[in-house]
Amino acid sequence: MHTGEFLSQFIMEEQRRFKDASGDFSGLLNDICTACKVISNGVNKGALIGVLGSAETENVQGETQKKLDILSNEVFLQCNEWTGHLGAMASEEMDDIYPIPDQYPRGKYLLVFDPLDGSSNIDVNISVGTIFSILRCPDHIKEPTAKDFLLPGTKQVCGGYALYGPSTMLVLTTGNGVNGFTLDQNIGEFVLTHANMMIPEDTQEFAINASNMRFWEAPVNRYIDECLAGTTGVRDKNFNMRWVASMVAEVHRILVRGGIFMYPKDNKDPTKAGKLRLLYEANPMSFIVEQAGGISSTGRERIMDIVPDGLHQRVPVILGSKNEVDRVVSYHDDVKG
Ligand code: P6P
Repeated sequence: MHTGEFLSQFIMEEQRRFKDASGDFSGLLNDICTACKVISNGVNKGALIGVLGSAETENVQGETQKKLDILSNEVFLQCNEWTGHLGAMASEEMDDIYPIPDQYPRGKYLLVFDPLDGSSNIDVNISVGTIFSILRCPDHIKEPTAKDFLLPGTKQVCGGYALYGPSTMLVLTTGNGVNGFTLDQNIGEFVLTHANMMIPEDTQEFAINASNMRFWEAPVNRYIDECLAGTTGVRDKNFNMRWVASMVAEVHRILVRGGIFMYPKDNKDPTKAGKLRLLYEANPMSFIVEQAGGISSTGRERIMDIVPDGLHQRVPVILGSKNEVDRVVSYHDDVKG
């Protein structure tokens, strides 16, 4: 019985594109894939194995952690710390970087991740995900520090996510397009089901947390007002709205059928430049979106050009269908001082 191409075959064929590849990168991708399978199993079992609910602790973001936030973080560390592919790891759930323990060999990559994004949904059984980004450790650095992670998104060698939804999927790019794999639970393998994913340039679907409306800047209010006006306004077409409060689910929907996702700069908390984190949410998702023909901007600049100033830096995010994001960016340009 023939199945589609397994992720392991896809990774090996990607490796063959680089004649002097050592296999380190392929090994790292396979280890990430294993971690996502383990997290998928925990998410799918949920209440059956007592992993739902709050851990009664807070992360560096000041967010209450779910038990599965902590468990998923530990799974990523356990699946990757011993392999010899990494110099260090960083996570939404850890204040500082995680150096590879001395008993293990170190490698040439840095892995940064949000182990369970959208976890506020986990107790109400709505889709959540894992987001990861792979950077190359600067040459000759044997003891990476946090500053070695502060590379712009253009320096990523891989951006990917796992979506724990009705199906568990893994979607990734290494700069050669975007491919999606569905986990066949019976054989425990990810199978290529969505080759060369491309985002439609136009859309009639926007995703934004409208409860923040009174805090938005003028260009965002202008854009959303025009969407809401539909055929009675300048857009002359009606729009639909979605908000899952799980970035992975929103981005995946946009990859499959188009759309625009916005978590823009707002003045709800003037101390925060945005809600979403640059290194392990905005950058990997921007890499994927751009590779799929979309655009990812803060409204004022390309997200992947930003040189990070901290592991947990937040940025505004406006990403998705090219023509819609271009329009929102143009509205920001219109009000430039
Ligand atoms: P809000 C989840 O916490 C997250 O980081 C993204 O996955 C999601 O898009 C956003 O925050 C949801 O934010 O304010 O709607 O809860």
